[in-house]
Amino acid sequence: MDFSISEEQKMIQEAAREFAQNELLPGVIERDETQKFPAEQVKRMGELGFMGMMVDPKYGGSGLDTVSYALVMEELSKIDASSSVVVSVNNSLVCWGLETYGTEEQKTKYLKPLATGEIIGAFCLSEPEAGSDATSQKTTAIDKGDHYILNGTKNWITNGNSASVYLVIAQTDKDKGHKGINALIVEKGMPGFEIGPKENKLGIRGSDTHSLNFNDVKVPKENRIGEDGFGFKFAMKTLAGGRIGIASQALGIAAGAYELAKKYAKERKAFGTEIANHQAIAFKLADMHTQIEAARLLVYKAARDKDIGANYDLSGAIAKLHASKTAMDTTIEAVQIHGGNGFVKDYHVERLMRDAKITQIYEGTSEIQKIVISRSILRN
Ligand code: COS
Repeated sequence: MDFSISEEQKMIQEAAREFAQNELLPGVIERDETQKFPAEQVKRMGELGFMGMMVDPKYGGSGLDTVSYALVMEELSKIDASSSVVVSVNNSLVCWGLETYGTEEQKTKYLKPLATGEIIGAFCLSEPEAGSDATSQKTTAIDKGDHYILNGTKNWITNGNSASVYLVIAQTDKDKGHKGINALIVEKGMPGFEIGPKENKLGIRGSDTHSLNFNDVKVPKENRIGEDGFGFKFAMKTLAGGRIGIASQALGIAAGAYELAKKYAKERKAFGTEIANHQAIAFKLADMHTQIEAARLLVYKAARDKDIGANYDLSGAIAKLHASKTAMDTTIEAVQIHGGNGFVKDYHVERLMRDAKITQIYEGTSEIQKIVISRSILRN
C-alpha cells in the first residue's frame, strides 16, 4: 500500500496552492459579503486547466486523474469554497457526465468549451419538491418526435446564472417511474428558459445559486444524454463522482481552518504564554488534525477507486460523510480557538464555518450518504 502522491501530483498541488494564495485570497472576504461571483478567478482557473481536469486532452481537458483533481479541490477550498464549487460542478457533474455518456457531437459542441473553461456548466436535478427524493421529478420533458418540450422548475442550481450549458433531469414517462427520466442538454437563451432569483445564502456566498424555470422549452432530441430513460441513472452515476469533489472541498475547508487556527494559537498569548501551550487549545488542534488526516485518507481512497476503475459509490459516500462532518467540527473549533477574533470577518474562520455547512447538504445530504452506505454494507 502506497500512501504517497507522485511528483506530478505534488506539482499540481503546489500550483493550486500558489494560485489560491495569490489569486483567490485577495478579495475573498468582499466577494463573500457582496455575493460576487468569482468570474475573473474562474477564467484564470480555466487557463490553468482546472475546469476540465480529468477530461481527455482531445476535448480540451487536462487528462489528469481523480487524485490530482481532489488535491486541487482541497487547495482551492482552503481559501475560497465559493470558487472551488464552480470547479467541482464543472468537472464532476458536467464534464464527466458529458465525456462518459455524451455522443461525439455533444462532446465536440459542449465538452470542449466547458473543459477549457471558456464556458461553465450547471447540473439541474433538485426541485422544490425533489431534493433528496430525487426520483420524484415534477419537471417534464415530453417527447414530441424530434424534440422534447421541457416544463418545470429547478431549485438551488449552482452556477445558475453564470452557466451557458445546463444538464437538466426531467420526467418523460411518469408511468415508468425513474426509468422514464431523461437528462437533456439545455442552452442558456433557449426560448422559454428563464433564470429565477438568486439565493441569499448562509455560506459559499460568492457562488451563484438560482432557481430556473422552463416554460415550453424546445430541446432537440440530439441533446438527450444516453438512451431514452437513462436520465436517473445518469444523475446517480454523476453524483457518485461529484461526492468525491465535494468531499475534497470539505477536506480543504477543514484543513484551511485548521492551518489558520494553528498559526493563531502559536502567536496569540494569554496567561503569559502562547495559547498553543495550553492543553485546552493543544488538544483541540490534536483532534482537528486527527479528523482531517482520516478525511484525507478517505478522500484519496475514493479518488483512487475511481482512477483504478473500482466502484466508488460506497467510498465516495463515506468520504463525503466524514469529510463534511470534519469540515463542520473543525471550523467550529477554529472559530473557538480564535475567540473574539474568530467572530469577525478579517480572520476568515467564520466564513469557513459558514461555508462548511453546505458540504453536509449538497450533492446528497449526510443522511442520504448514510442511506447509500447502509444499503451497500447490508447488501453484502
Ligand atoms: N449508480 C447507478 N445507478 C444507481 C445508483 C448509482 N450510484 N444509485 C441508484 N441507482 C439506480 C438503482 O439501481 C435503481 O435502478 P434499478 O431500479 O434499475 O435497479 C434506481 O437508480 C433507483 O434507485 P433506488 O431504488 O435506490 O432509488 P431511491 O428512490 O430509493 O433513492 C437515493 C436512492 C436516495 C440514493 C437517491 O435518490 C439519491 O441519491 N438521492 C439524493 C440525490 C441528491 O444527491 N440530491 C442532491 C441534488 S444535487 S446538488
